[in-house]
Amino acid sequence: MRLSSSTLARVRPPIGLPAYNRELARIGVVHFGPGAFHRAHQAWYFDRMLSRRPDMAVCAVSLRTPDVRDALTPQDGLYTLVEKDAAPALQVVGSILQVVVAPEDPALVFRRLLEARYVTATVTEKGYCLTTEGELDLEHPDIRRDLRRREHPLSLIGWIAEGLSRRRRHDLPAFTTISCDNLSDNGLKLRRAVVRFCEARGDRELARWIESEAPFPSSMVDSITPATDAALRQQVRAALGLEDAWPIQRERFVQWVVEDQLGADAELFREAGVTVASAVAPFERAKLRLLNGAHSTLAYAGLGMGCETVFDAMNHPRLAGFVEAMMREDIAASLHAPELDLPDYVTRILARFRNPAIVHKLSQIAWDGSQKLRFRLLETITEALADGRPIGRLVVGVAAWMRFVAHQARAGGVIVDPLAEVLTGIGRECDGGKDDVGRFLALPEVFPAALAADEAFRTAVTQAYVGLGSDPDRVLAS
Ligand code: CS2
Repeated sequence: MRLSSSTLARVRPPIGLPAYNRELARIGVVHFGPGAFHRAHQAWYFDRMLSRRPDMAVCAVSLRTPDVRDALTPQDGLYTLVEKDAAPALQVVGSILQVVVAPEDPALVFRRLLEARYVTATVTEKGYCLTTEGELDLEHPDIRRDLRRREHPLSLIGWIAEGLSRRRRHDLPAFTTISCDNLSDNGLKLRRAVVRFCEARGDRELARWIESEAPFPSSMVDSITPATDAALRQQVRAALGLEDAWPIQRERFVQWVVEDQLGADAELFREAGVTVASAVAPFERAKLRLLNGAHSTLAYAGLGMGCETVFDAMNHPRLAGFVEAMMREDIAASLHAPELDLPDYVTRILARFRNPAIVHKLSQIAWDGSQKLRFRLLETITEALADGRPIGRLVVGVAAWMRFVAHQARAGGVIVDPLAEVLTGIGRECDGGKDDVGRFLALPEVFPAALAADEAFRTAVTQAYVGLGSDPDRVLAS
């Protein structure tokens, strides 16, 4: 028997249940990209909001694949969220009322976009189609295609632009768009990309309307969400006595900081546990650079040393100390966050990495390195260079990424990355020596031109790259 509205009554405390009448809930949010992170994070916050107001339910839109729709529709959108901690907590989340696969029913998505007050997105870094300078990439194949065919967009940018265009035509106020991806200044970048898109399709009036009427608050999201595995499915089946096609797991810690462009709804968000802040950048930089920067460094260096999970990497005799020093000294020096106690923030992140209840695969974090490095390490390195601070430790994650790519390419392993083909080509030519580094630095999709040309950067990455091959312990002792 499967989890659904008709079997929900069989689920008993202590498993949490929607604390509201789902039959009265109405869609107020269109979410693009209903992957595990959305279901672990924003959908959970909206679930909390629904117990105060019935109009915050979610229509989840997959831009491409049907798998989430296929798993959740027979369950009436219900799924189980497990908080992994010393004592795990299970909860059935009910905020997703509908899942739509966009290419199958674009008219329905547009209808929802006319009704919704919020549009949220977790489409990962690559879903924004940006250049390394953070501007919309007009040469991106999806953007070129969306500029020609308005009725059937492929990209998040195309959907938002056309959705806002229809709102304007119907004399409706703009919806509020909240980016929930790990990009610095995500709201600003998304807004600029949408405006640029409208200009490129010759719609200047719409571009001006969006600039003056459409809120794009920046937001910082945080919760460690390992991919669903067999152990989780088994745990949920045993606890519920029902089949759930796609349960989700995350750590107990969860944080969402949203820029205060929420008008009268700010209180509703606050009551659900969201931090509504006048400036999100300090939170966002701190989280991206400290947590995600450390994660990527642990992933690439750890995989090179035979570790499988973040927990393993944190038990490596040299790696954990290295990453802690990098966070406390090099990354913290790049942050200006008076609202945060940085030493304490670092201590808490390290404790989260050491959570024995979380099995977080380094290979999952290693995905999409070409897109992630910029926000996690390269921006920190660029600022350190400009301010004359050391970069020796900061470049280790970058060099380890190059070694990871070279290793995967030569061993015929998987590289999950939008640049996979190019990276495999480069990786196959690598021999582990210092000449490899230039091949990677020549990738304009990854390294901004000025950084790639910086001699101090090139030298430091090369040293780390060669050192990781010959004597990794020495690199980590530095
Ligand atoms: C991780 C993030 O997979 C990754 O790249 O660094 O998903 C990380 O777990 C989250 O950002 C934590 O909030």
